[in-house]
Amino acid sequence: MDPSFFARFGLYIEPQLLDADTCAQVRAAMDDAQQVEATIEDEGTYEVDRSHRKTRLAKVDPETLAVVRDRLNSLRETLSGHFDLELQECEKPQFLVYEEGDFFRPHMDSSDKDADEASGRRVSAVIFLNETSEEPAAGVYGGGALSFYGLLQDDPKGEGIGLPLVGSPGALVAFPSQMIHGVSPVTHGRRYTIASWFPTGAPIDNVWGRTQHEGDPWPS
Ligand SMILES: O=C(O)CCC(=O)C(=O)O
Repeated sequence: MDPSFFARFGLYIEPQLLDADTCAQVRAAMDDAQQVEATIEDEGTYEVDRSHRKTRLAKVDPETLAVVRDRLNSLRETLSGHFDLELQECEKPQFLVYEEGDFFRPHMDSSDKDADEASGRRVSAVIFLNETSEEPAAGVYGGGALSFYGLLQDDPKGEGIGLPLVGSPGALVAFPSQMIHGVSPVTHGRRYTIASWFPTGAPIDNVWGRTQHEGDPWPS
């Protein structure tokens, strides 16, 4: 679905946070970097769990990291205004490489418990770095849709209906960290994204009205 559709649900879309050259440079840096399997957090411990998340994290060079971090932090005030929160600087961005078959099952980036703590993630941000296409071709990927759950009135807990956002290279989407989202399996090519999170010191109400991810909206 078009990003403007998601803006109507309060998500923030920046259509071109990174230009085409920067996207290409970041992808090259990710290809050159050491890559490790991404982990998930379970009650304070981090572990590889390929039934929930299968992707790799590229440890890019410090210059690439700084460029991306600066671009993300250039949006901090805008995002603070949009989400009505005093956001602090973003967490160290994660550079994510999804090969064919890789995915990230629906999850939240922050629980209510985190939201009560000063260090909790409040706003999540994802930057897309390459094109999606149904047909395999150089530099594109298929599948790998970033879907959001619980946006529709008849699905308030996000138990089933995921709406896929099609992000063009360089675009950023930002959303409350308690919103359930996931990445469907990549069907061809290699998908590149960057994820980061903005924390804040002030507690907020749980805008999404849920305490944890009950149910599993992942299609079988
Ligand atoms: O790669 C993406 O599009 C999303 C990554 C994600 O959901 C996360 O890191 O929490």
